[in-house]
Amino acid sequence: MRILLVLGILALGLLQPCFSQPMMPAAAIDVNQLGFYPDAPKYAVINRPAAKDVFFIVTVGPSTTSWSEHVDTVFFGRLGPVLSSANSSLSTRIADFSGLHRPGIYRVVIPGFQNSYPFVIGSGVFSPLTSAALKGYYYQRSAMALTAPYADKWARPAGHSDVQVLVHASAADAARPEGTVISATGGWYDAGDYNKYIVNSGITMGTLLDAYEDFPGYFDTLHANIPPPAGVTQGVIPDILDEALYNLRWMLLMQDPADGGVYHKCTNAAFDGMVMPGVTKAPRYVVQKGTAATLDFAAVTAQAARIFRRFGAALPGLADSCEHAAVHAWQWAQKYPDSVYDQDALNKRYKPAITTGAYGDRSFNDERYWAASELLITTGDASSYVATVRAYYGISISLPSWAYVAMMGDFSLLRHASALPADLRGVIDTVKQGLLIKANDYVKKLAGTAFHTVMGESKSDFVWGGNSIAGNEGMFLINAWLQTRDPAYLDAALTNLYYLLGQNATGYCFVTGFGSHSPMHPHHRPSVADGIAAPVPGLLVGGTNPGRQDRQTYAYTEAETAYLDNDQAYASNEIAINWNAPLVYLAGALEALQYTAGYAQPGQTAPAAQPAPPARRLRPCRIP
Ligand code: 9MR
Ligand code: 9MR
Repeated sequence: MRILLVLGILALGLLQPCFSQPMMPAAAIDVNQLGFYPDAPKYAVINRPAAKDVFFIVTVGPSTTSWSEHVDTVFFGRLGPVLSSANSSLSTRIADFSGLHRPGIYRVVIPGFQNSYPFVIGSGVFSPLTSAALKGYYYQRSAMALTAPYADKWARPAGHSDVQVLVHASAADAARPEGTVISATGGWYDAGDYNKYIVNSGITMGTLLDAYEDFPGYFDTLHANIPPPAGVTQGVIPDILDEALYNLRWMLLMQDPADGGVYHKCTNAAFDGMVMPGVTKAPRYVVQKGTAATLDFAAVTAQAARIFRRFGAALPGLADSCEHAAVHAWQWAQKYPDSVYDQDALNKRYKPAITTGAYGDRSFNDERYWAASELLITTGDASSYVATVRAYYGISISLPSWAYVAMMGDFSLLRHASALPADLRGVIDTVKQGLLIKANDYVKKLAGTAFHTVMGESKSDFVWGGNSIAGNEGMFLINAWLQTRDPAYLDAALTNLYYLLGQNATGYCFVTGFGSHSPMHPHHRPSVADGIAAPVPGLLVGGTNPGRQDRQTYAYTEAETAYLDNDQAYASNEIAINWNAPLVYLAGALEALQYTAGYAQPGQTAPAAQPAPPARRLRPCRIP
């Protein structure tokens, strides 16, 4: 008994530090694990206030069996001052090696720390990432088999075909009573679950279509090894549009042709288990039409109409169908301006209860503004849409998210400013000013941050899906660059890509299949159930989220450290289509702009050595 008591006291004593002090990630050099353009800013961050001031950059030998420790020191510098993080109890110092330009493969070495993961300096360093992030959507395709030439070892049979979907009681009307069977086939699964939600498809499609409209030259040539649309020869439609088309065709089926309204989602009543898609045969439903879904749909189909018009020979009629669908949806939303999708309320009235993702939203002025903007640009019909643009343009300067899409309207209005009615000049100027004020604020605050990224300038960046905030801040800054050509915006945008690739407090590269240390257990049903060790590649996980709504046990719980690579940890480790899209935009934009921006010159490629992945514990190398 006494022994137990003594042991108990001892144990408490041992545990105490854990209670009084938040647990911190191990000492580390956190660096973007993919690489840097030769003439771009380059940083690594140490997450402890190291005593010694110096850091070194060493070359990594291209050995095929291991990362050779035969090294040359090519650069050294002084660490920056100690910075205490506003987002955790970590203190950091920054190693700025922007002065190293020579293409190669390197590590950062700092006395007292394990060497950093290796990275590349060269042109085109984000090209494989961009095509893999786009390819991530192919892996989310629902109704078709993923076949070996495209899907590699992640080939699988078709999932939910959704050719016979039931109209749920919440969506029933005279023309389509409850139980009516319709087709809602195709489209992407939303995330780690197997449902298809119009609201989230809206922001996702808008972002991908923006990427294409902003950088058509680059995306015309970006290949992701995905099959062409049925009936179209490979190579006629750029891959990014081919992929978007797969989801667009599904979206078109989600509109009720009788009245133009759009069903909120196509879903199971409850989430499937962690099985491969198509294994379960539970009924699928379309649920209540809603204003958010219908307006997001209107915006996407309007934007798609003007983009696909260029490909009318290969896809006859598509652009017209999209434009017609967009106008019809707009008209429905005029008639039903406030139809909220309130899942809890619906579940009190209708059976079966629907418990999958809600994507509930209660304010629709931002959706109205986005839809009106896209419709105005595409149709030129000022009398129908200008009033709405004028009514709401002031509400808009805020990062895009699934619930808040006003900025999507701003991006498009700015892009097409020269083709808009002349009397909108004042509106456009105000929007542009708003964009630049916020972008300047991002740039200004960067200097004081502990990890030197725009991500985390505000603690509220760390929420469910926070990695999409990093991506969207990047997209926002790219748009500021498009308006001004001021390099400070691009440099700031770059820091958020670095964040996603490892320059962060977790030390993870957050994209599956990329970098030396990346998620192996995303909350993604195919990755869990396919029996293949490596997760489906090219997918961005949600990222650190102190909310921990999944109630898993997290080793670290502060804003910038609360991340768990566990397949139950859906609050930090799920993947989602609306998180990958800003990654495609940001990485693609930087690839498109690297030469214009003076970050690289053509041909400055790094040596193509692909050594075995390094062990997690690295031998410290000798400092020459
Ligand atoms: O898999 C679901 C994921 O897509 C959602 O983001 C998450 C929150 O709605 O829910 C996940 O499903 C879990 C469900 O909520 C509770 N039971 C376990 C399910 C799988 O982990
Ligand atoms: O991305 C969504 C996040 O903003 C919400 O906080 C969260 C809880 O409502 O839901 C997230 O969306 C999930 C959706 O409901 C179901 N599919 C998976 C999505 C990503 O986790």
